[in-house]
Amino acid sequence: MTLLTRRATLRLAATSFALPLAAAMARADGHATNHTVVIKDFAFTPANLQIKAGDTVTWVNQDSAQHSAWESTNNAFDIGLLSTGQSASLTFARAGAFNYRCRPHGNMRGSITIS
Ligand SMILES: [Cu+2]
Repeated sequence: MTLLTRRATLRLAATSFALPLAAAMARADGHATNHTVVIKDFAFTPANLQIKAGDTVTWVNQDSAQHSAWESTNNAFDIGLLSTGQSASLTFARAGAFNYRCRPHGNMRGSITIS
């Protein structure tokens, strides 16, 4: 399972949290959905996303500034800084809920709820 598609270094950085999630990988039915969160004007859209276990979320930075998506409470994920036009993807294997923020811009916030 590829958790991150942005670049190899990011994929390695994701391993520490990827393994427990992978153990609970729920949907082998091929119906996983890829959701897109657009980063623009210093905001995540949609800011609050509801997905199913096994779905993938791709953040796309359409802003002029660099942004990230970082689950800061437990450091569950951090996609790293995305420059203009860059994207990063994460697959969420099991139910849960995450609040995340942009690392350099703490007022940029979003959430992902996985059922
Ligand atoms: Cu930002």
